[in-house]
Amino acid sequence: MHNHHRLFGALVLVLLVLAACQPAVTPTIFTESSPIPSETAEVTSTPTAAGTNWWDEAVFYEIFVRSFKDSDGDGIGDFQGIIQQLDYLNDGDPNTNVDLGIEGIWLMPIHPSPSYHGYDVTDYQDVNPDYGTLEDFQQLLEECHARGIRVIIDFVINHTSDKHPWFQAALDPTSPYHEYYVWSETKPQGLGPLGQESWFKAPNGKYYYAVFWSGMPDLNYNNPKVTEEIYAATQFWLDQGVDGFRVDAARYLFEDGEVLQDAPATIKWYQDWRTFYKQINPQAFSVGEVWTDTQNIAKYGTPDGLDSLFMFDLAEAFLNGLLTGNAAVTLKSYKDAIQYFPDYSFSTFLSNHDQTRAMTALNEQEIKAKTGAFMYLTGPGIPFIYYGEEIGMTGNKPDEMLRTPMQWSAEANAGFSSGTPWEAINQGWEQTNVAVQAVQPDSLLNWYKGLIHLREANPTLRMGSFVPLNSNCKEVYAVLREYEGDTLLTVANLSLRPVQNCTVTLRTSNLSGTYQAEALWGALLFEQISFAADGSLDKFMLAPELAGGQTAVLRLVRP
Ligand SMILES: [Ca+2]
Ligand SMILES: [Ca+2]
Ligand SMILES: [Ca+2]
Repeated sequence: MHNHHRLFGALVLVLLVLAACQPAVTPTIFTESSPIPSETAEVTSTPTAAGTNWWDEAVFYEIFVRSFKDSDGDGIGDFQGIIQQLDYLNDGDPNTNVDLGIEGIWLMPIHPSPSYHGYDVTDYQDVNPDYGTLEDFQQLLEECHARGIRVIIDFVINHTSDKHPWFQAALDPTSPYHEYYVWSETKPQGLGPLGQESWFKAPNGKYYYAVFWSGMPDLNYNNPKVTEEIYAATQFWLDQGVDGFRVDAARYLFEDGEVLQDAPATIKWYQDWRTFYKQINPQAFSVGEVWTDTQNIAKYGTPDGLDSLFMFDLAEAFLNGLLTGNAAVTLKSYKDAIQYFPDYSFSTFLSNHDQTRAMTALNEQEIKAKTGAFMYLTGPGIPFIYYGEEIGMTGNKPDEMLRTPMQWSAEANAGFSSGTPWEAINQGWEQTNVAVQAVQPDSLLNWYKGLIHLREANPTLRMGSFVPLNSNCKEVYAVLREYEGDTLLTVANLSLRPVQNCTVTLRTSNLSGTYQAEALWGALLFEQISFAADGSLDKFMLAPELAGGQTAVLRLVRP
């Protein structure tokens, strides 16, 4: 059923490449003193058809296999290593909350590849021998499923490695594989969509198209054979038991003249692919990396397209709201996501393997990391945690520094490996690690655990309507959530400083009369709240003072 040839062994080439296939995006950095006008952020939104799929209820965790846990001392993380640490993610017992409560794992590329990161595949139907065998992978799937964890794998289908046998064969113009790639007899003028060289001379004298890097030639999706190959790989992994795919560089499949991203044929391709994989497994899930603005991303979404898409604008807005201490920044971006994805099928995150780690972006201010986690773990969307974010691992470019080994303990090599880690452990691991934080009640790790279990216990946080409140304090993030008669109010002070006499105002809502408040998270800010008959709220005092970074989730109940 599957072969075990190891064409491209364990040689790890540490290359200065645009590793994870994305343009370098310079985030807009604000400070708390930047004058950003607070905008009127009032919207009444009720999700449509949300909460009908397993992924609507899951919190995902993104794992770079090479850096998570090494089981055999070769310094490289592997499938057996992940199996050893699964109880950390989810112990399979809903009655305990010592685990994180993760219900979905995104594995970064697991296929054979000449690079350390794996985003240049040499075989779509096998696993990287650095990480184990296909049997090891099968065992990982079984152990995950036994704990209620679904597993999706990175699917890197825009391009292959230039070491892929298809590309090697394609160098011969008479080979049927020649048409698997995009060729030109002469070098086309101009730069690619990422503003860089994208045509490269092959040994055969012709030029091939590679949007990211010469080592990653683009596949030719105008050739139906390529789609057949990718469908075969889709079938193969669903047959293995994976629960879905994270689609890498999703907007680049087709080139159509000058149109090198978001070509209509690309969007259509995913609609057809969806039909294909849903026939194999109606519960299979796809989430796409379409790194652009929310409106543009929406072209790829449900009901006909990919099941979910990552919200890059919102990720930046979480961080910028925290850096500026201005809630309107974040609330506006959240409203955009909901506007374009009214079924809440979008995926949220603070940072991923291509971006400055959240803790570093937030200037290593733990309070802000906690408030960031609070916003996306109590809000709509499908949350994705990048491994190590929950303990505040730091990291900045180059890419390898965003992907250093997981810091498990203060033991040798941070408990990652008994051998020499493939990449040095990041600084500060003696203090920043799972073992240390597990026993500190107020640690970032326990904050994440608490929020994930709060989300799990309260469907309103996942599926409820999203109604931002206006505040006289620009720092106050306050959102009403309603679902099936349950009403929650989430509140956060995005600033490091305390704020006084903050009120909230609402033009209209479904609520009227007086409600008693109960604290589900944080302190009880007030005892009672009264809405007018038309559902409005006029300058209601939240609390005399909110401490820097203070957060709360209150349930509003009829007395
Ligand atoms: Ca290993
Ligand atoms: Ca548990
Ligand atoms: Ca392409």
